[in-house]
Amino acid sequence: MSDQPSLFDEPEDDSSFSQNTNDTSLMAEVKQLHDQLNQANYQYYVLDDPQLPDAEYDRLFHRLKEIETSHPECLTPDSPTQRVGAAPLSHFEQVTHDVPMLSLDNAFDAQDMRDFNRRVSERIKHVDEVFYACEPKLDGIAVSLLYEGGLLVRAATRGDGAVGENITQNIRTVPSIPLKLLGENYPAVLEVRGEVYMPKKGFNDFNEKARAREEKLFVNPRNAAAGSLRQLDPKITATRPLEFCCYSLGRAEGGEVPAKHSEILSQFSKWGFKINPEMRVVKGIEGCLEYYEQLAEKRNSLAYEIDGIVFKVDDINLQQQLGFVSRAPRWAIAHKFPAQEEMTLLKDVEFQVGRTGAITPVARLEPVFVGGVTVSNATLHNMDEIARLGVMVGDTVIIRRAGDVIPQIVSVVQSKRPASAKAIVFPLACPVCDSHIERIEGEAVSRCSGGLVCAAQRKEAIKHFASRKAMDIDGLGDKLVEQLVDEGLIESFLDLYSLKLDRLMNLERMGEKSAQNLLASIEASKQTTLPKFLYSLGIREVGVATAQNLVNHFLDLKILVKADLDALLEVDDVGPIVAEHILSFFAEPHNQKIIDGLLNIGISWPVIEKKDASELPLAGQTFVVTGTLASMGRDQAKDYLQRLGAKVAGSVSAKTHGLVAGEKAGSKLTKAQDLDVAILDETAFLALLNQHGISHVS
Ligand code: 9MJ
Repeated sequence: MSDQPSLFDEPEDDSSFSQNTNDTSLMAEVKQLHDQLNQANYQYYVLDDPQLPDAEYDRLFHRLKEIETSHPECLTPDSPTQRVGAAPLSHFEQVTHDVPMLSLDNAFDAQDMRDFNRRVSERIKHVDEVFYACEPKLDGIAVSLLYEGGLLVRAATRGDGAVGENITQNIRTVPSIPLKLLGENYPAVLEVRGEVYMPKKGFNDFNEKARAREEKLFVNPRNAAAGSLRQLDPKITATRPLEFCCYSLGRAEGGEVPAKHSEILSQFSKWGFKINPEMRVVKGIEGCLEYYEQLAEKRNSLAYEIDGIVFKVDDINLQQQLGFVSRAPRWAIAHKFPAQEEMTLLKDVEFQVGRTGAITPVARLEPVFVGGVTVSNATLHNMDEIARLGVMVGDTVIIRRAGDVIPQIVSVVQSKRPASAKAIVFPLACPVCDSHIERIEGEAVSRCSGGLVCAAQRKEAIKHFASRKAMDIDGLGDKLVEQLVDEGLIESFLDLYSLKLDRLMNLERMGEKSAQNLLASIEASKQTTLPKFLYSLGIREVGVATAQNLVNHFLDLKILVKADLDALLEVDDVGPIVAEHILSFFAEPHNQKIIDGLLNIGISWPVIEKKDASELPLAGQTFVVTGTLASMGRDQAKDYLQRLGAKVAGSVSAKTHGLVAGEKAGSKLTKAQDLDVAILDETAFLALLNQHGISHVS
């Protein structure tokens, strides 16, 4: 039972309304509002497939609040309005887990996994083939959620596995956790276990804001989740972007649960919980190892941090036969990825100059193996970051490699600081061209004022010009660009187009064949598209999307280069700062010369004609977008469809021409199937875009 007094002592089913108020129509309305808001919450936070427009959600929420204020007897603890609001605690109460929360044994390589599978197989000899449920191991905080009569009555941390802390108030603020189970037929008592975690984006955004406010940053998403749940005031927890994903049953009384672990998870999903969409059931050890490899590949593209894969014998009967050893079940294991944080020595700090002149301090490290790669450099961002870390040359530092991002220095091991440690001094002049360095008030970045006089900026501009999303010059990698500039063969990207075979062949590490291939790639790059060309110029703040928006708006380069501030501000996503960068770029005589030069040597793109809306390929057709697309967000998909003349609707009807359905597509997909609406998976959608001249680059 709950050891949380006040809120949960009331009756716990919907009939509580009838005991509180006599106004049956009001009771019915409150119940309907609860159901609508809970369903909307579930679609938004759990399925990631919003169905109710925000304005409608706000209207329903407001109406419920209004009723609860005027008729306090209608207010129940499971009301969707009651997520935040409890007073701060003085301390967390202890909770004894009815069923201990076990930890998992670890496997660190394929051999450990084979040993695990052998131990399992030897204990259940009567079974020919063992099936394992596998899913990513979330790097967050394990919690237990107790539901009685379908209502959340208690949430606890794992603690030492036997005794944890009561964090119910904080858990209620996590929007993907149901306060009341959805659907029916749930057991009278149900304990659900899972992980509270902070997705990468939420973590980065949170730290970004904390950095701007000069507040303490979180070291990693796991600490962020732990720190957020440790708050005594739930109002603070409510501001943290936490999510919950369930991964096992604690206990169930007074109701049925399926006999397979994977089916229990599917049932949890129907009761309103988020389950991991990557969860699969595989056959035997080979299936496990294959799944591990697949997820290791996918790891960086996941929205959350994982530190391995969890494998569980799927059949609950077999789990019971296998039992436990000390604190871990024999039927489960965590196959860990290589560690992602390591300690190493900061040998030196160098200052790199970027394409826009931004000077970035880069840490030179004693090489260290982190998360599967050897790291010898890490970014230190800017002087503020150096001050925040309090780092000195000679320090021992903790390096973290999060996904595929540049490694970061997380902290300094103060106890290991040698007497010879040296302060890091920011240079007064550009380390490459000696021009003076500017720091604009209010900006953290310092910049070299040398512009294209600075060889470093020139090199970066050329690398950007040649990159895949820009002019896509195959074979012109970063090292070669540096060599070409250092050897004096090119000064700007325009010079690429007058490179000669004999000069190229004389370069170190360059054979005749590679030189010929490079010249052919440079030649081929002359046929491009206007958005790519525009992006390749490297105008500050003009990324792929902005370049595309500018082209959609102006259609022609001649018109764009003459556009004034007002005209630029009409373009989607172009604000005053971006507009200023565009204006000053085209006003600069040096840039004008380069653009003319590029056009004169024959760079060209298909003319874009302004089409009547009715001439566009998808004119008159209505599309709906649902689920998660791996290569783009739903807004981007909608934007493409609209650009091709389609109307984009929020729900599927008999009038819908096509449904673009990503992963985890829910009810819209079922409806489209029922109504025989054409369904395009991501591959088919990208093919459709391609067919109409949109080549999406993720
Ligand atoms: C995580 N962290 O994702 C378990 N876990 O099962 C998954 N942890 C677990 N399962 C039993 N997916 C104990 C811990």
